[in-house]
Amino acid sequence: MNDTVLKVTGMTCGHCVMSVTKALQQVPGVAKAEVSLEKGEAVVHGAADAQAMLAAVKQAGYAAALKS
Ligand SMILES: [Cu+2]
Repeated sequence: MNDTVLKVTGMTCGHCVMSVTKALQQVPGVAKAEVSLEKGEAVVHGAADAQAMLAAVKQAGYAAALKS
């Protein structure tokens, strides 16, 4: 079980945070996603495929990149 930090751009409000959170939590292997609007980051707990997480965020309408 490890954490993955994603840089998410394009979020402007709490609704965006919810959309990104839901999108990430639907990815197989994701146990929990914590999305921060101020930081523009998503911390994902679990053992999901990084590319699948990025694709899910993009599909929700936001830009995502792996951090670090
Ligand atoms: Cu929004």
